[in-house]
This record gives sequence, C-alpha cells and structure tokens, in this order.
Amino acid sequence: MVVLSKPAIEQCSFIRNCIPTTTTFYTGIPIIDLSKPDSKNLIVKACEDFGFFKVINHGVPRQFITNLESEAIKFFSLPLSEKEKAGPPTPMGYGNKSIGPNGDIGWVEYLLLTTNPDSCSHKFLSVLGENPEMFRSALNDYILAVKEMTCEVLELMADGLKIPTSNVFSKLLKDEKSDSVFRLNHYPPCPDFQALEDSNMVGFGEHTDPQIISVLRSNNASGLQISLRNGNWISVPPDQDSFFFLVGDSLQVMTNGRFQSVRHRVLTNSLKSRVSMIYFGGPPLSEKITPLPALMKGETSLYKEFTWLEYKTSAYNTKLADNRLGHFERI
Ligand code: GA4
Repeated sequence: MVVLSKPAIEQCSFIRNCIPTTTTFYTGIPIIDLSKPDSKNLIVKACEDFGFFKVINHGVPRQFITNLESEAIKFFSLPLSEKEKAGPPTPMGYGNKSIGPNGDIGWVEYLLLTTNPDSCSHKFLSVLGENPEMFRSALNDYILAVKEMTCEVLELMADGLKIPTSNVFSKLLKDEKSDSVFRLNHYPPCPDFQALEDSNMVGFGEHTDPQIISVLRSNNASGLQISLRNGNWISVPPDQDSFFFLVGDSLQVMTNGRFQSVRHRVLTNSLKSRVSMIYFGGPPLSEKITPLPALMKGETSLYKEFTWLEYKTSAYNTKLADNRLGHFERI
C-alpha cells in the first residue's frame, strides 16, 4: 500500500503556524452608515440577524483614536514589572494571560478600567507609564466621544424598534451611576505557536459580553471571529477606521430574545500585534434588567427578573465560555 505523506513543511506545526495563513474573511457583515437616513432599520436587522454590525461615518475624531492607540502601545511596551504595578485585575487593572477570576487564560495582556473619571479604577492612572496625564487625557477624550456615538446608535435602535421613548437604552449609559467598563487589549505577535497549540490557547476565548452593548475598535490586525446563528465561526475583516458593535446579554433580555448576544473570540494567528479598545456600555448596578413592555405585545418574559448587580455577580462566578443567561431563563 502506498502511503501519501504530507509535505514536510505541513508536518512541522511551528513553521506551518508561523507562515501567515490566508484568512478567509467574511464579506457579509452589516455596515451601518450613520450619515444615511435608513440606518435605524438596518441596525435592527443587523441585531436580529447577527447581533453584530460595523459602523462607519461615526464622527469620532481620528485623532482621539490614534492618540489612545499610541498611549496603549507605549504602556504595553513597558517592562512587565512596570505594567504589573497597575495589576492585578480584581476586577479592574492590568492583567496578563489570566482572564477573569475562574481560571480562564488567553494569549493577551490587558488593562480594565471603569469609565467614570472619578471612580477608583483611575487610581491605576498614576502608575500608567511615563506620562500618566497624557494617558488619562487620551482615555477621557476617547471614552467620551465613543460613549456619545454609542448613545446615538442606541437611540436609532430604539427608533427602529418603534419604542416611543428613544432614550430607553441610551439613558442607562448616560446615567452617572452607569456601570460601564473600558478595556485595552494587546495580543502579542507570533509567539511560540507549538506551546499555544499544545495548550489549545487562543487570544481570548469564546464568550458573550454581559452588558448592553460593546463597541470595539482595533488596529488592522486580524483575529476577531464571531459565531453566526448557525454556529459557524467567521473571521471579521479588521478595519481600523470603523467601530464594531456587539449585542450583549442585557440587550438580549431587554428585547426578550429578539436580539441575541453574539458569541465571539480572538485567535492568535497573526504575525502582527493586535491592539483593541472596547467600551462596554452597562446600566447602573440597581437597574432591573427586564424585557421592555413596548416590545412585548402579549408575550411573556423569557427571563426571570434580576438587577444588573445580580447578573454581574453571577457572571463573575462563571467561566468565560459559559452560557451566563442560562440561569436566568424561565423554564
Ligand atoms: C466579558 C466582557 C468584558 O471583557 C468583561 C469580562 C470579564 C473580565 O475579563 O474580567 C469576565 C467576562 C467579561 C465575563 C465572565 C467573567 C467576567 C471574565 C469572566 C470569566 C470585563 C466583563 O464585564 O465580562
């Protein structure tokens, strides 16, 4: 019997994995142009079909984005011992490989901050790199502008859903007690692929976000994948000039399942360093997360009643890949 062997290069996983593989990018991601009048209906359709969309003509000044990106790069280039002064992430602060409190790991380092400038997580800013003031001002400019754009999108979403009060979602992010979070991620390039392969390590493992909405911007390095409704994973073409919106678990509940939170992950298959910045829009801790009456039309709620604090507390007791809403479904 003749055994056909693989070409030598394919047998060597280190070499195979270090060769830039040609990622097949998905071309069907909904694009929302905020300057177009039909965007509200397209936002609703994108949330129903994907729980995910890309926003262009967003109005966030490019300078705010590039300033924060360069501050982030400066910070992540510091020696580990310096970065660790801003850690551990319990839950805010600098983290390296370890994600959350329940043993998840990823090929990533990150900074987690609350978005309120007066809140305690800004205590880290005094240890953030060589010029903490510059970092602080870049963060504040970026977060303010992205929050404003996010609220505009959430108001269009409410209009598209024909909810009479168009600020039902945005008021939760605008509330001074809003429990929103900001995350800077750095995925280092071409590490020891053999070790990663042996440990099955990805950049950031699959999960859904617990909040209402997540707004992600990355540099031009690939890696982000989302799961389609049929369970297939697709690679999102990177686009450093746009924002990607992800439906979170809380929005799923508020729409009684009409929108579903999107499972996503980040792979480590790039030779380029990936830097992403994500704004997680969350409600105040005391807010009841429940389907909006305007969307119910005689339906009953698919979920038990809970506050954001209860959901968040339960989420921090789960592993990244768990179905966190499962505990809160009515049977
Ligand atoms: C996912 C969304 C945000 O990144 C995050 C994450 C948080 C963390 O990294 O500490 C969690 C994760 C996220 C969900 C379940 C818990 C908490 C890690 C984890 C295992 C900051 C958030 O709010 O929830």
